[in-house]
Amino acid sequence: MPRALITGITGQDGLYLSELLLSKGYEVYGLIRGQNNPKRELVEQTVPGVKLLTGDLMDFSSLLRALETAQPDEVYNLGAISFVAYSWENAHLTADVTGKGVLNILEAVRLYAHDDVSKVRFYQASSSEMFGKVQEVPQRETTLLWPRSPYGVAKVFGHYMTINYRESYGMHASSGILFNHESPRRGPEFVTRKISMAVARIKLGLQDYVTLGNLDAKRDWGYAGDYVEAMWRMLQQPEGDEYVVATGETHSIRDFLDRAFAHVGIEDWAPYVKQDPRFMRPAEVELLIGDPTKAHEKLGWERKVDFPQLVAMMVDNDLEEQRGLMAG
Ligand code: NAP
Ligand code: G4F
Repeated sequence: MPRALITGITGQDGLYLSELLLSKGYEVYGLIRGQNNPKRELVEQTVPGVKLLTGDLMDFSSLLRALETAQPDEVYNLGAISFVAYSWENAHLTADVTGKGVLNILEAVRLYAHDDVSKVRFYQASSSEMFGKVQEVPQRETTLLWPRSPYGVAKVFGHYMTINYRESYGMHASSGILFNHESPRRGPEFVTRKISMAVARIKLGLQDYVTLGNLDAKRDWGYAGDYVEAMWRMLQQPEGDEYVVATGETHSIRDFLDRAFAHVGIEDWAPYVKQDPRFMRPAEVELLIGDPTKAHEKLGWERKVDFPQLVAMMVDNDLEEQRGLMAG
């Protein structure tokens, strides 16, 4: 039975990846931080097969201990401070977790594996946010990185450190440059979930409007359930490598609003949307669109859920969730 250790187990991707690996017969260990993490119960209920180990990406010895207990064949490093807006206000913390945390886990894997680094395969959750002020359209594995946020800068550090461990120590280390991926499990701080929750609540008469920032930014949005499949495929390759995982389509926040409101029968959303500079960023990533050709050709990966299906899935989930709350 193959064994995997996942950091970021309480997050959106951690849950989908756990489900995927459990369905493939893996023994799955998840790293959970804090002495009383409020999301522990969610993980235990959603993926009861996962064995939880306490640790933190900033605590090197906790990572070594987790590796020694889990004895993993594959390590998926999904843990991060992942909210871009928060990263300006907490830049040092973001650098420590999202950046240096990658070095900590890579080094822990190297020490754990002793002289045989090939016994552990490593996945790093890199991000399209690294492209920032995009230097090429669409963005591919070779596009120059130009991050626009402390989060993006920290991810660039983790990305190159992953490549460096592969080149320096021969580690099977891969980096997935994933474009935005969403789902009903997306945190409510991210724009898609903020909108799907608001649309559901507006439809049910529980909220009057939603306040947003920049409506013109464009993102290449896919479904998280599809993207974790690409992570797993990367670690099944003979060598570690970098892969862009994206849909190859881009949509503005306005497009997302159009679809989400139309799904509940509201064609003109203007009366329900306000804008506030509070939600604008010091530096914006205006356009992201990925070229997933390499992932298609080398990994045989294809997305299954398209943009209209994704928006409908998220709004339907939030309608059901809000109705459940109303019913008590
Ligand atoms: P998420 O829902 O925000 O989850 C982040 C996870 O990181 C949570 O489990 C969180 O645990 C954990 N974490 C935070 N600080 C930590 C620390 N000090 N030590 C260990 N774990 C820590 O993120 P996601 O959407 O699942 O994304 C997974 C990864 O992919 C992240 O690295 C993200 O940056 C990256 N990524 C995401 C996207 C996307 O569109 N979703 C795109 C590209 C890359 P707590 O619950 O304890 O806070
Ligand atoms: O949903 P967002 O916060 O996601 P963002 O910044 O693209 O980051 C996500 O995707 C990255 C991959 O490219 C990941 F690496 C990262 O971890 C995270 O998962 O914002 C998307 C866009 C931005 O342009 C933002 O300015 O939506 C715009 N936006 C407009 N109003 C808003 C809002 N974003 C948020 N969160 N809240 C708003 O009210």
